[in-house]
Amino acid sequence: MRIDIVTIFPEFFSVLDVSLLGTARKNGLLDVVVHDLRDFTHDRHRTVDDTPAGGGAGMVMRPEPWGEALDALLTEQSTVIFPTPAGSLFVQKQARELSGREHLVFCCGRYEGIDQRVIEHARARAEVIELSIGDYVLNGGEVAAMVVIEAIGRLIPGVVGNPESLVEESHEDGLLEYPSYTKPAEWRGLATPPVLLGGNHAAIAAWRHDQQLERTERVRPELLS
Ligand code: JFT
Repeated sequence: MRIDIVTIFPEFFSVLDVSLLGTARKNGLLDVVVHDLRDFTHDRHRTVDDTPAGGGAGMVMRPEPWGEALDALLTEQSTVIFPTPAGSLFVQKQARELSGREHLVFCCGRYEGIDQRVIEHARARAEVIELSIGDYVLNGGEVAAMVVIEAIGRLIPGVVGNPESLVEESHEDGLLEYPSYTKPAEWRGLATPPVLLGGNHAAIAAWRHDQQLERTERVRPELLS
């Protein structure tokens, strides 16, 4: 998979060099290129923003640099992703769907957002997804893009070492995960649940499922209804 990211803060994305996704990039499974939006400006001050049409607070990102960036990056195979607080909620099902795409272009805006004509224009030339990672307020699209890239990246075949951990963590049963324990069997007076030490795999599976149900009911009851 190829991922292009357009942003005025390219240094944000240095975290993609480490850990799982860094390894995937080194192994050639994932090709990530970060672009500075200001490289697509032509004025002395490399301006990317201006006052909102119709008035109001803050600044809006001008369309011209975005148009040039998309001209340079879009192909027949591209899916363009705009993180935005006004987007549909990004969930695991969409992560799975996007992990099969050939080319993703993330457009990370700042200020009050990007001139809406950029999204319209992109939609005329590629598939466009406006998404939000949740109902809280961020200062721009970069952190949201990073969340989406990590969720997608780990689903690319070969990126996560053990495919079984993908199945177990997939949330496909719609339940929260069961609690995990490791050694020692007793730590600071706290015991590992004995069922996990007994070697009865059917009993372990039943206990874990029960924990999942109890946890989901307590923490996220809306997932059960
Ligand atoms: C916030 C964002 C997401 C997501 C993109 C762009 C500008 C700042 C802003 C904040 C509130 C209202 C603009 C962004 C997000 C989320 C994504 C931008 N801002 N208007 N905030 N919260 N969950 N995804 Cl471009």
